[in-house]
Amino acid sequence: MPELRSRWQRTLCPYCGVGCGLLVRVEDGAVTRVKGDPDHPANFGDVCAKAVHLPPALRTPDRLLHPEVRSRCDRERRRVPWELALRFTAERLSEIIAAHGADAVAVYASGQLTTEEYYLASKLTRGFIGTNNFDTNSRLCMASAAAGYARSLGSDGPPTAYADIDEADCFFLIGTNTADCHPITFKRIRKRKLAAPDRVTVIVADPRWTETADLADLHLPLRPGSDVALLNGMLHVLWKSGLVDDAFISRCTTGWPELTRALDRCPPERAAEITGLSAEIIVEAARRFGRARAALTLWSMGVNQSHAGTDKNGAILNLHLAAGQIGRPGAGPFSLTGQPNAMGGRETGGLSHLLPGYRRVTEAAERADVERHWGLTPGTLHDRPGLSALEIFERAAGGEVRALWIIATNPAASMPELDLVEKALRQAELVIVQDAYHPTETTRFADVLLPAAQWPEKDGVMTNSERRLTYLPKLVDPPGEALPDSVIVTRLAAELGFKHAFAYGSTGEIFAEFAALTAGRPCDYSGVSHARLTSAGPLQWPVPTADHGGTPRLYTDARFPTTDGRARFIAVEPDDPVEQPDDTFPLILTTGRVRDHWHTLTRTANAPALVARTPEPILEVHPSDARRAGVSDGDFVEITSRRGKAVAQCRVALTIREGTCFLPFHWGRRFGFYKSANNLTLAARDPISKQPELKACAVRLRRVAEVGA
Ligand SMILES: Nc1nc2c(c(=O)[nH]1)N[C@H]1C(S)=C(S)[C@@H](COP(=O)(O)OP(=O)(O)OC[C@H]3O[C@@H](n4cnc5c(=O)[nH]c(N)nc54)[C@H](O)[C@@H]3O)O[C@H]1N2
Ligand SMILES: Nc1nc2c(c(=O)[nH]1)N[C@H]1C(S)=C(S)[C@@H](COP(=O)(O)OP(=O)(O)OC[C@H]3O[C@@H](n4cnc5c(=O)[nH]c(N)nc54)[C@H](O)[C@@H]3O)O[C@H]1N2
Ligand code: SF4
Ligand SMILES: [Mo]
Repeated sequence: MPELRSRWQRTLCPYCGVGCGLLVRVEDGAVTRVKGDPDHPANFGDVCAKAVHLPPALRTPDRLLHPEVRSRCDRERRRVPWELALRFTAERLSEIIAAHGADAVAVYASGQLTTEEYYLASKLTRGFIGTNNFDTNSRLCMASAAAGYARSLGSDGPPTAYADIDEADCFFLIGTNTADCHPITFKRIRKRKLAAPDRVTVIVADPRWTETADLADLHLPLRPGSDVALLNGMLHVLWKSGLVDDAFISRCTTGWPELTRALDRCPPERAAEITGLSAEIIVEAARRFGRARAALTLWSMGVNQSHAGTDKNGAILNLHLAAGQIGRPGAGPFSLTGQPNAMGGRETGGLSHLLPGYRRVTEAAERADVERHWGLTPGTLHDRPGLSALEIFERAAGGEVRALWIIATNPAASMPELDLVEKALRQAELVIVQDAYHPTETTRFADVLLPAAQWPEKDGVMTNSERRLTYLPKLVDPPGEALPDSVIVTRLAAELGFKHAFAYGSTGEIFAEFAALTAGRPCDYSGVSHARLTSAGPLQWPVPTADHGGTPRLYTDARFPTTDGRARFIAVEPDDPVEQPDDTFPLILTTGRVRDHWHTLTRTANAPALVARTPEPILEVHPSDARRAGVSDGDFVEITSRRGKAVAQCRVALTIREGTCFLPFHWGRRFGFYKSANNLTLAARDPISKQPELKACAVRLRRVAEVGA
């Protein structure tokens, strides 16, 4: 009789960037139950519904079990052994590189890979294939936060910790629906608020009244995209009421005089005009922030997903620097990362302008460090940033990028302007898709399908929002012939002729190679190893030595990693979203998430309890807008933008600002062509972070009726 294995084991949640520790019960080689790990410092045993309902989402009939290849795009894909799939892929890649150069190849990866996988894919692409065209879905997610931190503070990396939640007496939640999207972080904020309701203030800035806003003392339903005006208006009030920290400004920053000139143009009355809020509520929000002993600002996609996302981040950082609200317990800017390892991605160089260890491709000395570490001839690494996510697909649609390798992301559902993305996937000469599931919107276009092991069928490390590294052990075997992404990358590297540089005995060795490359960098975790994380538990970087206990908070000495050690104020100006409402498209559509689903639904659509609670996308519309469009609560409506259409049932409610409507983006075209919010969104992007404006496009609504109804 086979031994019945049944035990609880520790790991990390594979969903959001809160990074909760989980206890997982494995029975007969399958995950049967999931609960919170009481010993993990991110959640102390708490857990949300998505994690609880992981078991049915893992071993499903739509798991991709075998490699498949088609040699011509007019043929069906057929199942082939791994060896053949990898040889075919390597030969096609080599042909394309020989004929068109390495920049004809682009790799598009994901914040859901482990740090080891990210590092390997980046190393192979940049160091050995020879192109910086290595980007990830973090471009749609955290790119503006990363760019904002680097510009203002000198380096990426959120300076705060979850422990700060217990110390803060002002929470400013801007562009984040924390209650639905980072539920365990939200629970901690709520606990803090409820423990001292009069001393702790919560301000929420969101055009919608969300579960998050329900906790707020002040809800600021600002016009979509007007955040810089709100933040500048608030800082104007702090400045004029003597609530700024003059000593901190003069000792630790530069650029204050230039910033005050921008602030002069944005008194609260002007901010009120732009945001559609009252001047009084802006003043009140500013005073509450300014008088706080310790203020914590939390933000995510309502700020980052904008053509001015870097400036919005700059405006948040300005506020904290001016008020001296940084580097102290309970005080600081705290960007909430979306994906479980979006942070690890930034650390390993998961954006096309970066190299491992927060290095930049444009800096000769930083390239040289990496070349040495990888045993490359000096000058091998390219000094120009590669293509960013949207550019990869635009150039593929235009024929310049000929080979696309897509790992752990589903761009044919999650990118703006899906028609362009689909064109790119049809146009490319070679599309390699490495996913755990099939079909997805993207796997449909693959010439090569590579079956990936997923959580918890492989091991590795991930970094959560508070810079905390947790080791995820392998708990079950992958189904069919699926392999860990790190194994797929090393095997493909070997087929391409780079076996010597990718000869690892374990993921622990890969981690060690990367960790050594962080030594002396802001994200130094050269003191961390798999063995240490396994025996001592999760750690917050920097961890520069093996006996260093980790760092809860950055910049406690008020020294910043800039050339002069000072943080930089950035004089940012308000700027409207790229598309403004007009007679033809009178409403602004904003898109985002719901509590019960994860992204493009490859997993959560397999969890019956989650589907039962949220079976379909629902459009949220304000009663006045509904009346003007002739639609009533429960009607099906056609939503049209300059790029396409979607259809959804609508909920008419006062929970959304007049002039704005909201549609979740989880449902891609495989659930019905017209269910996808990304039929509507636009590819306008931030000039610095290259992050697309997924939170604002102009639309009109029309009621649709059944024939004969
Ligand atoms: N349940 C669930 N949780 C998730 C995820 C998921 O798919 N499902 N995904 C994870 C990932 S990768 C991410 S990035 C995070 C995202 O987490 P969030 O950023 O919290 O989620 P979103 O719903 O995208 O957007 C947040 C809020 O921004 C508001 N907003 C829209 N436009 C503006 C604006 O112009 N200004 C302001 N101030 N607010 C605006 C929206 O109304 C929305 O409530 O969630 C993570 N957690
Ligand atoms: N309109 C609109 N669009 C958006 C957003 C928005 O707010 N509005 N948000 C954007 C943001 S912030 C994000 S982060 C993106 C997310 O967008 P995506 O990254 O496209 O979403 P996921 O569904 O998480 O895709 C992950 C894919 O990896 C697969 N997978 C899971 N585990 C593994 C693994 O271990 N290995 C491999 N190889 N594959 C695996 C899954 O099956 C799935 O196909 O969406 C963006 N798109
Ligand atoms: S809050 Fe995020 S990390 Fe924590 S259990 Fe829920 S999905 Fe997982
Ligand atoms: Mo994200």
